[in-house]
Amino acid sequence: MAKLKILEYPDPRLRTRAKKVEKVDDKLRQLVDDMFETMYAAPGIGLAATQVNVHQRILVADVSDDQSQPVVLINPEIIAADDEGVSEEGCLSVPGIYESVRRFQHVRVSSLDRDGNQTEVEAFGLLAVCIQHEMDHLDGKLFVDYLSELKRQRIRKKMEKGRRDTATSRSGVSGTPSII
Ligand code: GNR
Ligand code: NI
Repeated sequence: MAKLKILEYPDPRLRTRAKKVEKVDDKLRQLVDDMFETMYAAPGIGLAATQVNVHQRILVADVSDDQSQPVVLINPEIIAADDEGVSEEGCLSVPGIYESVRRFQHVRVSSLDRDGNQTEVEAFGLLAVCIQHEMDHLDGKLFVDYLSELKRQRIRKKMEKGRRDTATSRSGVSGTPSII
């Protein structure tokens, strides 16, 4: 098992459109395990392969409190959706930002499971929202794309500043002098 590095907005690699998985094998199952470890450690309720710089159509999710409902969807496709509503969203690739997004509260998804078998999953509420959020990642789309240009620009500036500050405090170039 290994924890993977999560790409952060505005990293252009988050804009990559993931390719369909052709073969579900042990290597892919290892990636799925690493994605769960990464998601649980974050902690988050979902993770798309795109976020760990693997551009294949794979997502994991678990909306339970106790890691008891892991969901793996490979090559997911929404086959039915209804009950649109607004809910608060966050994203591990846009840390610290929470905004309202309009999503279906009920979806049916066709996909492959971790054994490569075709399955259908029905999801409501938070899991339904999470699956749509992850499927957007697989198409290179982020929840901030649903916000106004002004809001998105503010978020981008904040993220870029955050990254600069971490970089300088690590290298000790500026900021509070360290005694160590
Ligand atoms: O951890 C996450 N929480 C969340 C909350 C509301 C709607 C979507 C999400 S997904 C997010 C993890 C993540 O960034 N997945 O891509
Ligand atoms: Ni996300």
